[in-house]
Amino acid sequence: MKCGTDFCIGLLAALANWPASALAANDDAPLNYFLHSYGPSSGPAMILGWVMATVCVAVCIIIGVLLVAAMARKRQPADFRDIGHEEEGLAWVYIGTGLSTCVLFALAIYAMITLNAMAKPATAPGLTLAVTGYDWWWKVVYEDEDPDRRFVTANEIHIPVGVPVLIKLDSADVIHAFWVPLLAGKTQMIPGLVNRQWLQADVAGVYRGQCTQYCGVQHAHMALEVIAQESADFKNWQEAQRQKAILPSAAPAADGLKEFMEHCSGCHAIQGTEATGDHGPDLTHLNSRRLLAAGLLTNNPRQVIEWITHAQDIKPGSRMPSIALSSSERADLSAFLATLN
Ligand code: HEC
Ligand SMILES: [Cu+2]
Repeated sequence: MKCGTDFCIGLLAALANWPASALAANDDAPLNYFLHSYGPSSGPAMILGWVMATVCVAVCIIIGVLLVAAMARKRQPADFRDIGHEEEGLAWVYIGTGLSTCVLFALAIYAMITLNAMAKPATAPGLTLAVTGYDWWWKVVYEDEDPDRRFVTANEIHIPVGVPVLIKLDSADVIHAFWVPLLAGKTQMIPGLVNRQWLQADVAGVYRGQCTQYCGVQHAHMALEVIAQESADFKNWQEAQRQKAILPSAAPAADGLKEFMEHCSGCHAIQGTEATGDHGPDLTHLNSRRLLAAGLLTNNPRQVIEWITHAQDIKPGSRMPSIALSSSERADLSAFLATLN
């Protein structure tokens, strides 16, 4: 029996994972692949989803067939003898209700077994992150017992392949929800409460995530990326993120740093400088990220300066003002921001 169910689950998983290799190679893994799974934290839920969808489709087909059969069937003379004994037809209602109850009960038990199977990873998490939702971006803290090894980033989460990662979820303002559909289910981020989720990617690649609790005007532009890397690549990335910024001493970048301290340091932090603002993303390793403004723009020097001067046109309502800069200020600031690798 156990063997039989394992086989069925394996078969379903294999069917659902069919385009896995094609997708893993794709840098823009789309969100609409949520009926697929790339790790053990989403696998059981995906199979449950397929089973439920199959049962629902089967029920619709059976009802449709019965309905058409009933309409097509002509009354026989014998039927008229039963007038006054209609309650005999109730037997079909009892059978239908009985069958549906059994099926729904079985699905409810299966759903509970699934929840239990996904509650914890099989081995202890190898990494702990604290992710905080802000209107409309994500702060990501890589925790470490040694405070000097702890670091902060935004909107882009790197994880090693094959390792369960514990994610503590909280919010700085309203309720958000963290969802990386290919890797795990949705978890709410509630101010003042730490919810926990774990995820694991079995295939290296880029997995898109999205806030999935309406949180205000730019909710749709609150995306993130999980980048699953082989262990050595992940370690290199992690070491690089732990480094403080190397401060420029010559113009124009040194002038750009002064402008940054003047206009930006109240909201943004750069490790190794006196900028410790925490209303916006930590910019220490700005250029290591693929995207800007929670997935809205591709990160390159032109877009960065465009964002700084026109944030309110690009992402109206965002918590970053559009900042008016003279052309020399722009050039200096750009030169400084280009040093943040
Ligand atoms: C009032 C606070 C505030 C000020 C002042 C501010 N920012 Fe921001 N900044 C933010 C917030 C909030 C975000 C996140 C916006 C979003 O994605 O919705 C942001 C995002 C950014 C980003 C994108 C980062 C990423 O990884 O997505 C850059 C780059 C940036 N700011 C640079 C600057 C620079 C340079 C200045 C000064 C000229 C500045 N900001 C001034 C609040 C501020
Ligand atoms: Cu949201």
